[in-house]
Amino acid sequence: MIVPETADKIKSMEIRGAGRIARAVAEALRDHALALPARDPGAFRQEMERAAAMLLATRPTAVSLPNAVHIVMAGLDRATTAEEARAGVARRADEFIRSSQHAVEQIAQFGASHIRDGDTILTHCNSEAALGCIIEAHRQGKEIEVFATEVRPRNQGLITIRTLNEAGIKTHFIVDSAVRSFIHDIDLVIVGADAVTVNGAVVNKIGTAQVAHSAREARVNMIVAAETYKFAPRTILGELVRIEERAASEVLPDEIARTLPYVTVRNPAFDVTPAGYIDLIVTEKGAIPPQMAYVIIRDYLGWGIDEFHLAFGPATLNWEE
Ligand code: RUB
Repeated sequence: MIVPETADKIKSMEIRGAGRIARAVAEALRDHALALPARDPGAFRQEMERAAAMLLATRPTAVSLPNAVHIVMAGLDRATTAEEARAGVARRADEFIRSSQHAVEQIAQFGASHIRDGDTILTHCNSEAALGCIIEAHRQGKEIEVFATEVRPRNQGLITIRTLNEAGIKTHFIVDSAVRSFIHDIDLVIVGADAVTVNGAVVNKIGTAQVAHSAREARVNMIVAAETYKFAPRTILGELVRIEERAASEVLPDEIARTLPYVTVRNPAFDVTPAGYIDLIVTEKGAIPPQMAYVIIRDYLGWGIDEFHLAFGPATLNWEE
């Protein structure tokens, strides 16, 4: 049951944020593997692939999801018994969850060092990696203030301001469209990422690109806090990260929409900020310029161009496949 339940919670956004989604998926695959009755390794693998496919179909943009599935399922085809396969899934899932939590802590340390005493920081959406940097800077005794956006239509900004408030950090809550009005009060923008492409572009909550544009115009630095499993291997082969478009009712209630037959709501959940707008991406391996994204994909995720062609051939380019 755990896999359908987790899939439903990710779809409904009860579980949300790229890092949390990745850990929830690893946990669901582990628990599923442990609960599967012992069978031959082929049947075990098939059942695990079915479960993985259900989880992969939940939300299309956060690359942490397929990366987590790939890491947890690695080597399943080499197991000679179902027992060995089960133990392998459980071990890799636990390792992934541990290393993901450690990555967020490590990013907080690196990211905090980019925050100076007296800085006012702007953040958009609710990223545990980005908030980790801010909270760590505060913990180190730096006098900081934060501007947090509302994040229409799902209001993830409310989660952000509660977390900042609990940490005792002075916070200003603003509507998304007020970013440009306050940008001259900001010293640094810090956001998270759902995906980082091979050319260093960052896919994050809708509105991030507008924030980046305002920051660039005002010469305010922007840093992105992103674990290495947010980097998108398949962009090496030219695949684009799919931007999720969510239900119209999140933006306009159905009863109003029904009265406006000429109006169509568009509700993309994410947008793409080009590398040129980003000063640094802070990963658990250290801070890199966005242009170094390929190195992360090759050296830390283990996906070079050659490995891709060996594993899949150039024809299989979709996450769903
Ligand atoms: C969440 C979002 C976050 C990233 C990074 O979007 O855009 O900025 O996922 O978060 P949604 P984290 O609410 O639609 O999932 O650093 O926590 O992984």
